[in-house]
Amino acid sequence: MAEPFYITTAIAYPNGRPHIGHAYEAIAADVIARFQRMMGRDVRFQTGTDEHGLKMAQKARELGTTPAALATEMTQHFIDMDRALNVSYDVFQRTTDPAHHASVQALWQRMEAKGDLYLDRYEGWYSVRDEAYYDESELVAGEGGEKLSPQGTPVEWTVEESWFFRLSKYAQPLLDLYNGQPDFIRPESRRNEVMRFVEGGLRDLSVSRTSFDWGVKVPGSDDHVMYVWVDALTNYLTGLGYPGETPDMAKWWPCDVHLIGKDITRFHAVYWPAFLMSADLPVPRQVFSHGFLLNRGQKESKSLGNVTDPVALADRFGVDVLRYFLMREVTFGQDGSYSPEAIVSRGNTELGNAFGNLAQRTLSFIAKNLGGALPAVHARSAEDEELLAHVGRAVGSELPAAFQALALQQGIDAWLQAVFACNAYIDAQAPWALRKTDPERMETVLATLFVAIGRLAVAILPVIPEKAGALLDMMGVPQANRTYGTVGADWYAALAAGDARLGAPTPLFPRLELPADEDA
Ligand code: ME8
Repeated sequence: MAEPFYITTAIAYPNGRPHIGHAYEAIAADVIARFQRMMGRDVRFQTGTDEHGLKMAQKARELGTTPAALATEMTQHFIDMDRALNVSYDVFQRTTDPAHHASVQALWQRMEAKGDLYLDRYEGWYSVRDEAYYDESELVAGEGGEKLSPQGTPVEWTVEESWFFRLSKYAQPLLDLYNGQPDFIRPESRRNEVMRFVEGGLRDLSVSRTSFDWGVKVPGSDDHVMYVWVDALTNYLTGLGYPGETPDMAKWWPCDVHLIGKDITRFHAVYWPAFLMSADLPVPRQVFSHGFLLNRGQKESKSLGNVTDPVALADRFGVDVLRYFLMREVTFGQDGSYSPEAIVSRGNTELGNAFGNLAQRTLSFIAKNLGGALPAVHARSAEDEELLAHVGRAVGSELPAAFQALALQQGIDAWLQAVFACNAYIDAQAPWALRKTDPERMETVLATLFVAIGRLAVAILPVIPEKAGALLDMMGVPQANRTYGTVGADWYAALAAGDARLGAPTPLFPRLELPADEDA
């Protein structure tokens, strides 16, 4: 039976439309999920929306609507974005789902039974924008001297009766976890930050609110709703049948990767494992915090007027160009920047010229000169073997090893180097010049290229599923060979022996242009 692989994204606040950061995270998770499926794993890829909390309640009030109506309207935009970007999630979890309420309440009761919850009074700073409590010592001064959270968001003094979670009790178990499971938090820089934070000692965490009611009710304490992060984090368990000891719990938990942005590392790497330990549940295998995506180096905000609709970007440049750009441009785990010029430039040079033209030249040459019959392999030269070995390394080991380690950019780079090698090979072998002088050699060169392109197309499927899939369809590569384990060279002989005929190929990546006023 295939080994399970469970990956999640953060669940977004549906208090507005999705932005580029949401698209970035969804695409990265999708690339990893598709990759693992192609490695033969049984994948559960979960995403969703985080619909409760003060932030949602306040936004709804501001818009003169209800939080439920706002959440439903905006959640649809997230679903639409995922569809437009080819995000192949298996489960879309909304926190307003009654099954989710049941799972959060069950987790709460386990923590309570452990003696980890107690009623007290909270007095301290709260940031609605971050849905986070901060210590006085963590606050920074704004331009007018006002107090701000470390993320630069406004904070308000809050005094309320509240349930508390004994987080302080878990400082040592958490440090033991980070030391015993060194890959629990990645990348390394985030791990170090979290370790410093926990080493400084942990205070108990306020985990309920009484000043509003848009949330999951605390069992037995009806005037309290749970702190939105207790509710939100538990989405990862919802759907697995928790608290039952179900086959789904056994199969999927602990989760393999929680993919999140760097700003919410503390919630996932400190609070979440502490809640799970309290409830006697295994902790996730890994929390991976990706960086922030900036628009020409700047954070997108309504006041700067630079907020981009990711679906509009995909419409303009092509979904696969956008997906490729985002994964290729930024070292995964670090911050990165995007601009229309950068998308156009990479789209044209790497996808259009290097990969698209390689396929186009090779396939149209076969279609024209061999009447669409696949070329026969006569005798392979050292150059042919060398090219196939390079492609074999990239597709068979370098890209999969890098993707396995979530070094997405590095994996794509290995792929691109192999594409460049094919371009150098086609120029050096010049099959067009061999047509009259040595037709057998021409066939061998074309057959070598065909195999190389087929393998490269399979390898890059997780990143550009539509375009690579269309190319493989044009080439007639059977579905059964479109995985990392089945993309060796054997398929070619069978394909060439069959009577499939290659038609005139359609260019994969039309050249992208920028309007004159956007030229860099
Ligand atoms: O934090 N670049 O929701 P959210 C990259 N509901 N990633 C970004 C980004 C950017 N510019 N801006 C935001 C929440 N993100 C909670 C999560 S999970 C149990 C609850 C990332 O809508 C952000 O880091 O504010 C987070 O991983 C995701 O987008 C959703 O952010």
